[in-house]
Amino acid sequence: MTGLTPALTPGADTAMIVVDVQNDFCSGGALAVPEGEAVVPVINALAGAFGLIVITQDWHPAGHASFASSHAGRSPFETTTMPYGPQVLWPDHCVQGTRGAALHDGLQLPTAQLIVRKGWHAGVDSYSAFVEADGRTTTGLAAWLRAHGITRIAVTGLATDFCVAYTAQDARSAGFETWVIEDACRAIDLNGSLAAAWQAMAATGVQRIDSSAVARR
Ligand code: VGL
Ligand code: ZN
Repeated sequence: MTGLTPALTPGADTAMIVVDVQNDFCSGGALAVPEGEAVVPVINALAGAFGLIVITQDWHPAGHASFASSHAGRSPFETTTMPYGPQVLWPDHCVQGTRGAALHDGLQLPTAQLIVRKGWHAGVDSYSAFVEADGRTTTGLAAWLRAHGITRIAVTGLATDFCVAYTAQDARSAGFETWVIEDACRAIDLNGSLAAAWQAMAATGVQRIDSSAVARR
């Protein structure tokens, strides 16, 4: 990439959102994303380029409606229908206060200003850091970012095709210019979900870049 103009030069108007880099999404975790922990050094190296960093944590109560174990006769990775639409059923993961819900120990983000916990309503999932799966309950994140002068957002973390993709698309819906830093993310890739997610993100104007295209300061 040497010689090319960086695709993203973060300024005071630019935040990085670090999505769900939690033990349960890393090797040995309850819902391990292949190579999930590989995002940690990439995100640590990006941190200095961003003056504002938001971390998210998937933060479910025990018995959450997104858990297959909460639906008699259903297995993880099947899809069911919730009042708000289709819902993939997951293994129990990121239960509030557990080791699996904790951020990965290797994450070094001492300057991060906000941690958003999501998915804590027992009956509603929230892949997005902005709006829950019912499509209307807001986490308050968009207003918080606007209050701090943010107009541009770079999204990193886990998983590319679920929480990263929904967060990036909702960032666009909320009016933010949005990038997903591909090598700072890893995917679950369930039945073609990764390709579908990139397509959906592109359709909403999310820009896809590599971490080498982010200007460091
Ligand atoms: C996620 C599935 C269930 C994610 C969270 O962080 O992408 N995926 N809960
Ligand atoms: Zn979850």
